[in-house]
Amino acid sequence: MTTFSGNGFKRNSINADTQAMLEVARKRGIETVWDRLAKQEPQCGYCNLGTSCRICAMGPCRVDPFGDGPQKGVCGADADIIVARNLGRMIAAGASAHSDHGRDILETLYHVGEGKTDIYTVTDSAKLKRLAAEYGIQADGKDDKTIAKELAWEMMEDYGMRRAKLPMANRAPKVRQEIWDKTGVYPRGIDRENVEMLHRTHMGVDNDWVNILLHAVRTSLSDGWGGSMLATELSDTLFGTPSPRMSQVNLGALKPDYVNIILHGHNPMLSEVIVAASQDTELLALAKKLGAKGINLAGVCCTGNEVLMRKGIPMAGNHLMQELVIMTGAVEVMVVDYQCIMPAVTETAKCFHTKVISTFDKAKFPGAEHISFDPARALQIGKDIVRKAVENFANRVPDRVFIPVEPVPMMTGFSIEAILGALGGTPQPLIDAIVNGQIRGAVGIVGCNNPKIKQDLGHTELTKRLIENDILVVVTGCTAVADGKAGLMVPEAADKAGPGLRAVCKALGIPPVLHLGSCVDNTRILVLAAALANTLGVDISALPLAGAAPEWYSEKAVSIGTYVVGSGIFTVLGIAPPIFGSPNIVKLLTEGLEGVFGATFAVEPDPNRAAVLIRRHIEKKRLGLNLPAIQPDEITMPEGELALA
Ligand code: XCC
Ligand code: SF4
Repeated sequence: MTTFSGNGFKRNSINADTQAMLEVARKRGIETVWDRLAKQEPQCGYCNLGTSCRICAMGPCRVDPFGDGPQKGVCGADADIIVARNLGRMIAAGASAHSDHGRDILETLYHVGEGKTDIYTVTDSAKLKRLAAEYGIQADGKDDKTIAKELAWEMMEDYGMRRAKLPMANRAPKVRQEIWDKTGVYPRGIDRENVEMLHRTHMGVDNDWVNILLHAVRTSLSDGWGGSMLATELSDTLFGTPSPRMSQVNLGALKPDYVNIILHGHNPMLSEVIVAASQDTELLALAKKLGAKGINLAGVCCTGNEVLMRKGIPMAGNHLMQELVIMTGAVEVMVVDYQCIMPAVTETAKCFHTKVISTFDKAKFPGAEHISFDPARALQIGKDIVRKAVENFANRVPDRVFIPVEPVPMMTGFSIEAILGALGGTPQPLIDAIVNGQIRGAVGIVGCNNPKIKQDLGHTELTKRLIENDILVVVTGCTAVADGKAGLMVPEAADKAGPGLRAVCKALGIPPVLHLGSCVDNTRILVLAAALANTLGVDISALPLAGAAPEWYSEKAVSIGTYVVGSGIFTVLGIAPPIFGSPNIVKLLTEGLEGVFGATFAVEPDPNRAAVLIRRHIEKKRLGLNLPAIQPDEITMPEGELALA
């Protein structure tokens, strides 16, 4: 077996596993996401500014806000209109992705209610009953199946047009809901807001850029307090509400002598059954017969986060690892559902024995084998996929297997129920720690990897700066994987925190960075923020909280950032969104929204500077609540080299 040091690839990633696999890619002539980015450079300046438009056939058009070129598209749309329309459509696409994922889980709950599935059942009956009560369903004397069916039927209405308000948005503090009412952005129906966004941004409909952006907030709120929240709550109901447990992370999650199956995508329905199928005695016996020690599962992206949170399945990597994981030569099957799966994976797989199996009819991949997922036969389909993986072990080329690192331990499973449980049932101890200044505040760091930023540098540096300053960090999505790999998500990492946070973590036996789940599980952050605000009797915007997406790439992340700001939480983006062609929109999003929603966006690629912005914001909020605070201008910007330079 050859080994690869990866020394030439330190500019691409902070991680030894990524670096080593990039060397494998170069030596074997396999293209990666970084190569393709280089071939795209320089990327289109108009598109970067958000001022290109191709939504009708009089175009495509480009407006040139800072030069002598055209100031208007053929229809007369100026930079403000074009940027607003493009941003609105990004948010609708992201919100639709999350919400349609929620719809699939909701349909499964309905199948459970009808008894039309071979494996799924209600796992968290208490949560089912809490949700039923929230939706006005009388649960007394009914069995779980009946409640599941009635709840699912009722929740299907969240997607439609009969509701004036989404029921779960009622979890937000009353003052927040009044802001939504006053500004006309209270989300009504999930599909309705998304379709209306597409309608408004057709040529010649909504040409008032402020009006478009207000609806963009409404659309995002239908994701955060609707589709995503429903996805989280129902996944917990069906598959279990996560509780703290230990697992492992990085490419070392693959085991050389085992059949390795990679679970990639976002929807936990299939991955849950593959976990069950991988324990099937007949399939285990077959694996042993073919010379494997057993069957090993590992996650990539948010499907990985889902089964990590609930089952402790280790995580092989985040977004930028999806091609590299195949290059270990140790993956028999990569099973994909949907979202964030690069079409490139099937090309990479052709260089190895790895089979890519697609499973959702709405997400097919040329070069993949397609096995159509059906909740009625879920376990059987799961077994069929695991069998294919086991049989493919025979095709593995042992000499090409290269797993460059040992896995790192990480703690996972911090649902809000688990956090409150650890605190003794109420948020009061957390509030006390914030009030007395042991914990200055809390920050959600979320989102993706993007090859434009050295992989995981943005996530981990920001996280370190915040915990050093006694700010509790909660993470989801690819941030969780980044911080896990960096060793920040074990109880011992409390030693890397400031004295106040360290003491709290040590007392509770928890890490200073808590894993709340997948990207749809950002709604757990909303629920926690609402619980803190409601306990204190204030709006969410009064709390010392912030959000950050240091390495985002996806339209879903734009929807998340927008619903977080729309819920009253200041949010820092590490990658510039395509809005800078409209100074009016930049001013609105970074300043003007403060007066409307009590929160704004900031854009700061350097994580050390982003940490300063966040710390100043948190101390400002502490001052507002009359809590002991540092004067915000005493927190100074780091000088000299930026971390990213
Ligand atoms: Fe995808 Fe959710 Fe982004 Fe990671 S964080 S690249 S969206 S997997 Ni969601
Ligand atoms: Fe051009 Fe207007 Fe058509 Fe957009 S909508 S492509 S700006 S003509």
